[in-house]
Amino acid sequence: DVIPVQRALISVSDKTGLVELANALAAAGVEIISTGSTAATIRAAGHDVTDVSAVTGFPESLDGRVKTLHPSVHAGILADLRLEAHENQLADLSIAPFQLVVVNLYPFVETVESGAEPADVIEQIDIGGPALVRASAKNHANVAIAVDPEDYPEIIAAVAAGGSTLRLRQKLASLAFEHTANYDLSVSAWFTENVYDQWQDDTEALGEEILDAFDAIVGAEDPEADALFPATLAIEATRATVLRYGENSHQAAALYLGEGGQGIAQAVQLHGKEMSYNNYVDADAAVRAAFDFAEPAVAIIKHANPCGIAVANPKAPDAIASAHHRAHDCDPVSAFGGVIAANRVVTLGMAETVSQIFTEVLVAPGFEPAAFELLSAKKNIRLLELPADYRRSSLELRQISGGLLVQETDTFDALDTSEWRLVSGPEVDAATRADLEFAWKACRAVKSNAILLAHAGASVGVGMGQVNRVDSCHLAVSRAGERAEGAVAASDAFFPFADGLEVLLEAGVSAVVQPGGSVRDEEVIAAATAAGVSMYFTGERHFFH
Ligand code: 93A
Repeated sequence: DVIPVQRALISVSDKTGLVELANALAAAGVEIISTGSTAATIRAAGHDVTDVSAVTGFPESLDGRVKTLHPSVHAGILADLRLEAHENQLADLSIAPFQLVVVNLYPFVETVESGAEPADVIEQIDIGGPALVRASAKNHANVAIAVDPEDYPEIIAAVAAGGSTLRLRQKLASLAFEHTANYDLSVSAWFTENVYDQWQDDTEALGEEILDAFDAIVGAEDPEADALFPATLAIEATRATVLRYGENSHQAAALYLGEGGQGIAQAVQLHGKEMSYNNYVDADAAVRAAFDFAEPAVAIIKHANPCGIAVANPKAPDAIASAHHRAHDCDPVSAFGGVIAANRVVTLGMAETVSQIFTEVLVAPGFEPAAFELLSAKKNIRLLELPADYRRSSLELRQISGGLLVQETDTFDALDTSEWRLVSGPEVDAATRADLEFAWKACRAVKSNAILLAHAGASVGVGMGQVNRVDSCHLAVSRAGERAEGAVAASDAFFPFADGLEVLLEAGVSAVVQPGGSVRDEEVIAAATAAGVSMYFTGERHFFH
């Protein structure tokens, strides 16, 4: 396994030890092929050198960006001469193999440290060099690769002793891959620090201009608007913080606090990385869902939609932990990376479960000290404490191009189920009734078209945001799986046809609540009756877009 050195490729930026190496190779009769300034240094020491361009038949070009990147070079390095086919192909192509490659890379780190301009730093990202190094190291069965002048003496000794041993080539190959890996790490670190941060500074600078515009909008005083929506509008707000970015990283964004607000915007962050725009949106949705219930409740939100909502009997041991546990069980896959809201103080029991699940935000009216201690040991979770007197704004604003839509907030302040009308099947028992009421409330937190299946105070399947109700039914049923059997179902708006309801009936739901009011109510009721399923009309819908 000793390979005599007849032909060597040398391309080095750091010329340390180069002349001594060239002296030894020349003395051993080794043919030296070399690039630009490396060839010049060896020639100046009085030795014959073949320019790499003579081997490739291609000039060193593009300011040296293309020197050794050529098949005549790389085939000479990569040929595995233990294989006859490789040997024959090289001969057919008139390419001579290399047994030794000596390369060190463009001084990238040194250039960065010199304070050079980004364009000059980028020029120092070596492409051809690492390719030579990696090709040689891969083919260490045939080629010795040196990346460090400190290894030259060992190479000189090996050449003089008749060639490199496999052991030496293996050791050099391992050093070579370490060298290129470290080199690329330095390059990527520089990109992160400079290019990426620079880009971020740009977005922030851009943000400043936009923020002035934001301030102007929010502070705008319009007597007519004031007359229409006096204090309740609470649009007068002050900028609390500039967010890292908006919904996407190229959008500037800020958080404004409405006057006298007691909502998610006023929550105190107790722990974790800075809140993002999307975190606020999801935390708001989570709190909105959890606080619709008087009993202990937990909602888990992903992309503004609940992937689990559950309530627990206030008298149950560790009720809030139980609510969380069951909310999580609704759809554990989606709950990964979710935003959780609890409408009670977070207990150690709940914290123990949450700490095992990757969670972006947990917002609650408070945390037991032991719960806080456990959760705050985790770097990635953000912990938010809601104002004690949390309440939703009474008005909702939504911007449309050129204007603003304003509406009263959809609340469940008093859920009057006495208005519900049984339209199919027998009156349900108290437990089923409680589940229907839970499902009806929980369904309101789901983006339309919303179908929510529930059992024992917990959602078991949620179908959200579909453009037709049948698809929402399919989604809810498929998420529930076997749990659809015997569950209750709520629909945020009426079934325009029987088809959606039929999907639920086929899955085995035991009772349904929906607003009613479709021109095809008869058909829908007939389907429920045929299946022997109780159905209630609420007379009121809860679209949520
Ligand atoms: O610009 S490169 O990425 N393109 C190449 O084809 C290439 N071949 C060798 N850099 C390339 N090299 C590097 O040039 C070597 O890694 C070495 O650091 C340097 C030596 O160039 P010279 O001998 O011309 O000074």
